[in-house]
Amino acid sequence: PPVPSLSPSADTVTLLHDAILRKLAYAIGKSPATARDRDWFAATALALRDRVLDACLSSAAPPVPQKRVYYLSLEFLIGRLLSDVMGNLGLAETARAALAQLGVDLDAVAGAEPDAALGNGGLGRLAACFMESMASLAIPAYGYGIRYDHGLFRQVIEDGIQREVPETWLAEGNPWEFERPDSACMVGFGGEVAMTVLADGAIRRVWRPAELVRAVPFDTPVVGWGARHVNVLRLWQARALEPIDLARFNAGDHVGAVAERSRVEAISRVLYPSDGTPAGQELRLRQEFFFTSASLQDLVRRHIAERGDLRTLPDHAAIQLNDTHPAIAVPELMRLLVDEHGLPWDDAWHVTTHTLGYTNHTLLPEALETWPVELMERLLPRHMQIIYLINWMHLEGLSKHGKVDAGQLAAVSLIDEAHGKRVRMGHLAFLGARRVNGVSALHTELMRQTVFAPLHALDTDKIVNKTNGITFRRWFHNANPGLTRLSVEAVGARVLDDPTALEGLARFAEDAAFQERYAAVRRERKEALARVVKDRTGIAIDPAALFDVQIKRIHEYKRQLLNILETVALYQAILAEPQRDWPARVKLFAGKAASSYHQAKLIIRLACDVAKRVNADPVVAGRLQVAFVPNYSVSLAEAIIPAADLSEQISTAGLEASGTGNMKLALNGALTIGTLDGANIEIREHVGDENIFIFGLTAAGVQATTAEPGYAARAIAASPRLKAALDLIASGGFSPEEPHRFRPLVDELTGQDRYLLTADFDDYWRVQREVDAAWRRPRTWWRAAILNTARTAWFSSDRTMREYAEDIWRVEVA
Ligand code: DL6
Repeated sequence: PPVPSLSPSADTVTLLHDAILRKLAYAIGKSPATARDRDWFAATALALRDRVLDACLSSAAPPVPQKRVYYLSLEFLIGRLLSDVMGNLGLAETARAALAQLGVDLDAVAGAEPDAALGNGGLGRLAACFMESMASLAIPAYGYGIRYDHGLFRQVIEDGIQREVPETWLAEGNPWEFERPDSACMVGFGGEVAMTVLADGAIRRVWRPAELVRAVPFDTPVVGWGARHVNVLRLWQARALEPIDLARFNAGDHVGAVAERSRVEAISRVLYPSDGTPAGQELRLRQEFFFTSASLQDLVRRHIAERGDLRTLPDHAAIQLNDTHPAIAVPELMRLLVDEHGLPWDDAWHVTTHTLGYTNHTLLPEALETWPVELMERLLPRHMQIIYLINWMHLEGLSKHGKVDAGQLAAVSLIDEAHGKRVRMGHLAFLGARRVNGVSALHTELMRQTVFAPLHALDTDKIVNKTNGITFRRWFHNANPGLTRLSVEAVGARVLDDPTALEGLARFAEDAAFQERYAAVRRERKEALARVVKDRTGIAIDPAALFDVQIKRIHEYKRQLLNILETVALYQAILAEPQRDWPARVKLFAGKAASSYHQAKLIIRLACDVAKRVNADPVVAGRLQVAFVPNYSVSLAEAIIPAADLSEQISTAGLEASGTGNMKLALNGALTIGTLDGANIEIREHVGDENIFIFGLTAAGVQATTAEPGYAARAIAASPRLKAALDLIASGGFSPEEPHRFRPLVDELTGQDRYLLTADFDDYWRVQREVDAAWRRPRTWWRAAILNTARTAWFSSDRTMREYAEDIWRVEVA
């Protein structure tokens, strides 16, 4: 396969140069004299898209693959695509040279691409990494999701307060996609279920929806590494059947004339910023059913066209449900097979349970989806009947075999009766899937022991682990070209194709000259990040300091507050002993809080208020700086990760299913400070105990401590340092204009402390001082950093996708 050529030939540069100019003129309608960076971006993207299509349309009738993967996800957090496409086509340097001939800077052009933020966080970014890896491994696949007009909100910070502003990634069109109106399909809602008696006396149920919505697909080609293979990301847009009520319009009701359209099209208007907080809204259920139904109809249609018989679907299709958002696929596939295509129930159930797979991404009780039966009956009456039937068969089967008592039946039932009759979507996905997977070893084990324990007991082979991964093309080659070049020089170009070759870097871990070059790459990224931070916050951070970063969604279980408490304690310690040799540290925070999540927003405010006081205090100048960088996004992550020295992964043990930022940061050589949670445990196994800073309670310790009431009061009483930090916050030390501003945060910590910050604080402080000591010994620090890069190859999403392909999808990897 081609590797990115460092010195492209003059011919290839001229070809691309001419193609870009043609696109600029004939697709964008601009001349080089009037083109803005955004226009050059669109022209370059269109020229490259042609190359992608050349790679997949090269034969008139491409062979039908033996089996395809269909990855159903309500979120795809793609970010920008230009670097991915250039890199995977091997055209990065060609594009740079072609644009340079036109007097245009590739970096400015790349920066003009809006982020496609069609996801909240880890779950959505994982889906994007998986799409890239499947294309790179030539696994035939479609990603299915929603083409939101507005992705995740833009975060504006005003006086420390998060304000959500609509994000408008489509404002100037999207050059990567193709609208495919010819593949549109209809999705129904509401109405009733009619019964018809067939000639042979059998009863057939037919759903007569009250409302139909047109689902129009937009396809983005996803090109894999070396342009070996191209897959499709198919995102559905909701359209009303009637664009306008002309009678009302003509009667002068111009707004009312489009009200119905606006109501229907709201389905694909905005990404729900839920991420672990219950959305509980009808619109959310409509979104879930909309894209699931459209996707299933699409793939069933394709299967019939290619193979004829729906009974062979499991041989040719593997449908992966990314979390429970598409779990309605279980009754919808049954409805399509039984009601629309006349399969007997048992055959349809066999097809369904041999085609679907389900990935769980959280065990947090508030994030486990359940839907009120009443809402389901109103919106999806036929599906509710099917769910009842599946449940009846499941429970009958168990009682008949005398396997379970009434309590156990209630625990495995699809209907939760304890909270006002709700459908348990996790249970539904579990029953409908052949394999159910967790996303790290610990999380999978906890699935077996907790939420899914009663179901696991009935089928102990069903739950398997598939530890998450990240695509190295995006998170190493493109985000950190300096380190990638250094790795290629050290161990050869093979690292570009095979991340396990990075292990060769271990030989250089103690080589002083190599350490210096490695550190120089980091320094260069830190200077670049310092410019971004200055630009966004006005704070001039010191690139020579240790960059300590916590970048992720703001959530109590992720414990940004623990990091802030340690920052406050460190501030107090420096004030108390200003003459001590404190190593310079910059604490960087970035992340969005769900708009209705008040505690999370207050945590952002505290970070900003602490930053304000600390950065202005001359006593700590040169030792401690704090910044909250607004509007965290994939692009911002690409700027922060290569510049990070320390990666904060400090969730309460047992609550972070995996994490993937932890993998990106370790790969780029940041040392992790973390708890034994999620994939941190596996990162430690790979990088070695001496190259990671672990602290805090284990998941078992968390369970035991939670069982002892009053632990927070005891922990605070035992830790004068923690008490002093809490007191300073509680007394308005960071908010003199409003002394009680942070009362709700302090009350939570001194009261219930659900996430055990007080229990872990002292150990966290201790390990942070170990970090200080390690930073003072650069040879040791850089050795550990290099070993992190060398030993994290296993976290490539290519590895993860190979495991899914073999064990869950049973599909060939070329
Ligand atoms: O599996 C991807 C990602 C994990 O790395 C994170 O640990 C986990 O929190 C996240 N889960 C979710 C689900 N939230 N809800 N609902 O985003 O998945």
